[in-house]
Amino acid sequence: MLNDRKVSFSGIQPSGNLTIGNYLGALKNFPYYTENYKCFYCVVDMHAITVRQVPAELRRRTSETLALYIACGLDPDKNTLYVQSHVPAHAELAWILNCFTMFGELSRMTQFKDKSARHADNINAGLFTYPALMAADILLYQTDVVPIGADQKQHVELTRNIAERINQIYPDLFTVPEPIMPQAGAKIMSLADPTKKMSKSDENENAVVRILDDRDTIIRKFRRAVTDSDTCVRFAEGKDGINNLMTIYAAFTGKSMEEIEREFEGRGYGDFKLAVGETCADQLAPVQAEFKKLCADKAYLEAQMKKGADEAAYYARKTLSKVKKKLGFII
Ligand code: AQP
Repeated sequence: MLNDRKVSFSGIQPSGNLTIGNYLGALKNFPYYTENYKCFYCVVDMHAITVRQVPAELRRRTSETLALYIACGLDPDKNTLYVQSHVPAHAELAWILNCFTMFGELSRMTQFKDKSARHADNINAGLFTYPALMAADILLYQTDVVPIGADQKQHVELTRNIAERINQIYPDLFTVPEPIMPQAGAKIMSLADPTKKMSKSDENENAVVRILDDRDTIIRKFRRAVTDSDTCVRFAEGKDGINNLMTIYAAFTGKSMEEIEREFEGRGYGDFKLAVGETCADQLAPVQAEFKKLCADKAYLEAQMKKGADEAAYYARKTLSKVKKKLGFII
């Protein structure tokens, strides 16, 4: 809570061009909290460098991610939208939380295991301690809810454990946050390998649909999506590809699996894939148009980025000072 208002915090890494996984699992759900919560939505560039980035691309994607936040309906006058590295308190608190986070806990994180397998030549300490920085992101704002996709649930649970551990020593220092996941779309799978999560850093372009892909590309990618040799659109075990497409369709339309099965009864996969592609393209079109407008006005974006950083820094400093005082630092 901050000033008697509940707090929503979430972040997205500018580690690639955002996908419909990031959109359906996280971004699309952020505006829901705007009216009733104090909202902080951050572009977490410091997390992105746990994997090597090309500096010019990181810079471009950081601004573009902030623009996408606004294009997806986050009003910068009602939400604090900012870039993580602009608020040094994130790094400061992360160091402190590292000293309350156990080696064993970090070793169990699925994302660390996955990413170290994918980047075997660069298993750096940042990749390992990433969850302590994420805990700092969240705890700095006395966050109540963290809207996220399913893959980040384990990190929010670790954040809760860290907060509870510290609160046992220094009572009421942190609000203990709740992860919130959407009913449909919490885990969108790759179109090329539906047993694997869709990830923005996937090198196979056919595996991911990006928020900014044009209509033809979106429809083509869905048409190529891996399915199975059956022909019936139904949600069932062993039909990972179709289950994923049905989940995407459900998340965009709000329809239930039963409704989708009825809608496509007696029609083949071709019809269904086209409908998913068209629906996705239709829903992303207004976001893309807004994004284009925003990117044409660099001065506006820079001003919003600066305003967001100032607002976030104000609240972050308050928590950080409280933490430092409790720990015995001279402030
Ligand atoms: N496939 C997904 N389905 C649903 N939600 C997803 N999210 C990510 N992928 C999916 C959610 O998007 C938010 C931002 O994620 P992130 O940028 O912090 O990093 P990530 O979870 O590691 O996402 P990516 O796309 O897989 O990035 P890379 O390729 O860089 O690792 C989170 O709320 C996440 O749950």
